[in-house]
Amino acid sequence: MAHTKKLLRSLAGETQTVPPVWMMRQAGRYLPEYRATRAKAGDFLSLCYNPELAAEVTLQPIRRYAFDAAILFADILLVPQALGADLWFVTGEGPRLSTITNAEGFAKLKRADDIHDHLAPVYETVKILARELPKDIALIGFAGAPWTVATYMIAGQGTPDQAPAHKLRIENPAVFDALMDRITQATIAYLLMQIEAGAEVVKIFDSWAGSLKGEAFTKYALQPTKAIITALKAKYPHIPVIAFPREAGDGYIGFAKATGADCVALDNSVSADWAAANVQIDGCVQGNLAPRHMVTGGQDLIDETKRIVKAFSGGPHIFNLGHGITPDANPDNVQVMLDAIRG
Ligand code: 1CP
Repeated sequence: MAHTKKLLRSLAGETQTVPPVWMMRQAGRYLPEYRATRAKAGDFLSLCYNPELAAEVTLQPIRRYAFDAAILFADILLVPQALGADLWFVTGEGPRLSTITNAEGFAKLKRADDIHDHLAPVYETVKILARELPKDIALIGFAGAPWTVATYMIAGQGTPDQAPAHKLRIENPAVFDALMDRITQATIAYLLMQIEAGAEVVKIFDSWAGSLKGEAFTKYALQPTKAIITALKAKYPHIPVIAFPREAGDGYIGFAKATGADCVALDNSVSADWAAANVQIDGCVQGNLAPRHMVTGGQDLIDETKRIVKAFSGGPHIFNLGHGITPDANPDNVQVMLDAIRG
């Protein structure tokens, strides 16, 4: 059946004159209505586990900008929490988790299929969205990739170089591989439930893939992503998957073919012309405007947006930023970007 939703048409391989567009972190702190709803929920995690309010913040950027896709409001760190890790957010700093550094810590984790009671509110959010979204807007579910999730579970917080995770994978590969496998299985179970609840596309965020090089990239970024996609496609072959091995560089080449992804999301460290020649030749790509343009705006934003649309105009493309929009962004600049894309 031919798709009518713009996002699904690009994911099916169609080249469109005006590409579909959405933004990473489109529901977020740069929007006053998001900040108001988060205050109503109390804090960030309470917002994630409140289906009515999580659905509300998912819909806010759709109402304001008519993006072509909505992304479920949740966080990649809900999976570690469902596996039994402690999770809290320090205002102004970010997430904190209990750490796993040895076999004793790993042994305390729950089994991969024991996560669903904890994550039931997320599935409920997806159900509400599947019901309430405008008919032409696609619903994206998501999870973190195993390597990125593992970096937080090992270090207990975001790290500039992921050193604690690299140390564990080199010094204690048995525990590290067991942890990667547990996260992979939990992620498959989690994404299958999101699809059953109504997600039409899923995205796998490997935000820290760039610190894996050579064989380590293949083993810990490419292979786990492939394992997840293979399992999802076995049950839901028609659900497209977007993979985001952020800052993979040359690792973007062939990534879709090797993993079975329908689309590769590009960060803004690679040029659109390079990516069109080397990555888009295999199919749909997403990206890749630098998020800082949402802060700085002006003619630079318009020129750069048009340049990216043109560079990718020869094949299937979903317009997006190269990473999440930042809290200091000016909401007016998002409309400037949309006008430059849609004309
Ligand atoms: O204060 C607040 O309101 C919290 C800010 C915030 C938001 C809006 C966090 C904390 N998470 C989210 C939502 C979120 N996170 C979404 C929702 C949908 C949307 O995009 O609109 C998604 C898809 C994520 C994914 C996520 N969380 C990633 C992968 C993408 C990326 O940005 O690289 C990562 C690494 C996280 C962890 C996380 N959660 C929150 C923060 C600040 C972080 C990064 C922590 C760090 O510095 O390492």
